[in-house]
Amino acid sequence: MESRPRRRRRSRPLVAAFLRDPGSGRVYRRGKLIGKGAFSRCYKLTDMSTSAVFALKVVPLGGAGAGWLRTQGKVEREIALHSRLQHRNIVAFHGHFADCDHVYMVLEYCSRQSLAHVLRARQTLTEPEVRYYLRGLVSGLHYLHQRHIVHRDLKLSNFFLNKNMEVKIGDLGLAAKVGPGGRCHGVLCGTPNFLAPEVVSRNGHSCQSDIWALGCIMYTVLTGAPPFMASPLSEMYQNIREGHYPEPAHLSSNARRLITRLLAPDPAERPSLDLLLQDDFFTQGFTPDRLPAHSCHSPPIFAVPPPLGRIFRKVRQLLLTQCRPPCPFTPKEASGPGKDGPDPDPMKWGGESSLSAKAVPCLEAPVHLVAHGTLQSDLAGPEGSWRPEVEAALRHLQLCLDMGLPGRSQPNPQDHPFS
Ligand code: 9ZP
Repeated sequence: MESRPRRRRRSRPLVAAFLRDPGSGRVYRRGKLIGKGAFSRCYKLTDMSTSAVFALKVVPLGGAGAGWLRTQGKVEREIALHSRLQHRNIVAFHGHFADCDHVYMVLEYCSRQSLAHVLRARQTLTEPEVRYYLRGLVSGLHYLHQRHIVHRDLKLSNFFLNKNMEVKIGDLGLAAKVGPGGRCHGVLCGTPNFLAPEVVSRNGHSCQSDIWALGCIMYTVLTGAPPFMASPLSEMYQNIREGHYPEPAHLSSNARRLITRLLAPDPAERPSLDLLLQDDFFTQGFTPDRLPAHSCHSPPIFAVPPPLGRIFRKVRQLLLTQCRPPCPFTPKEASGPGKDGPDPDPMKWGGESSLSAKAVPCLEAPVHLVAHGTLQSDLAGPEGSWRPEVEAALRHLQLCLDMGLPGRSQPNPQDHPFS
């Protein structure tokens, strides 16, 4: 008698190696598994005719019980919402189709994974990087909020990075439209990460609850740990409601002030997205226009273009000869040339020779005061157009000197836009 091959029971049907979208006629090749969720599997996907690469999210259909029905409803809602969005800081939705086993979502592929991966490798990020990422996230979130969509699950693992290190908000599975009152009271399935006090107190989720999450994210990337993580959960919820979190004392005063504003227990007191980018943390610090790919695993060094770099070295030398804060000094630290090598410029504001041991103070304080300047990285233009930037930086320096060095303005070791 012929024995039938024994079929192993699978909880999930297999995903085919080649997939055809019946709507568009496109044929895709399924690549490697890039992740698994509670209800989905994600793969790399290649369009056979164009070789374009995508991320594929596969949700199994069917199965027994009400759980599957609920999942199906959620997937439909996610598709309806996400497929209408188009913004450079939101993961692009390229299409969807289904067969009798699965629903497939074709999404933008982000080859540098997520900010969670970056933070795992880096432990903490520098303030210029945080400004860079937040600027993209605020822009994407502004787009969502304008359309009365709250994300409700902003977290580092939902911020994806493409090959150019552009940040994209993804996973809109928990996103919802807010009603005329600006709140939504829908049941939150899953485990949203950064619950705002009003959500903990069951007063509904609003756009301001997403802004709370941005505060948690900013705190986490700058300190390496989330602001609220006490166990038991009831204690954590109490801390959230009261806005009690460990003071991030080592951050710059501007970073601490912005975190305090974002983590205001009263949602109405949190800044709107429009006002957020006008905060001193953004306007008084350097924001790179792009990040190098190596910043996924090591801190980037931001170099100022040569003419400005020269001026800054001169200013540094000037400061070094004028102030004498009481801190230990090693001549080797203070006298090294910048990244561009020895300065040939004859403009003598105080040369290396003036760095005699008796006159040399601590290097770090003045250098970091300079780093608090308003210079931006986007200085590539005709030489003449740099003048206002230089003048602004020098005015800022004068202000620092007038205030008395060091100490009035807190130097921040992270905020160091030049080598
Ligand atoms: N994962 C290791 C476990 C193998 C990865 O190596 C990996 C690599 C990725 O790109 C190289 C990647 C994710 C994981 N990229 C990526 N993931 C996305 C994504 C875009 N790009 N998304 C677009 N919209 N939503 C996201 C989402 C679902 C497709 N993801 C990931 C979330 C968890 C797994 C995939």
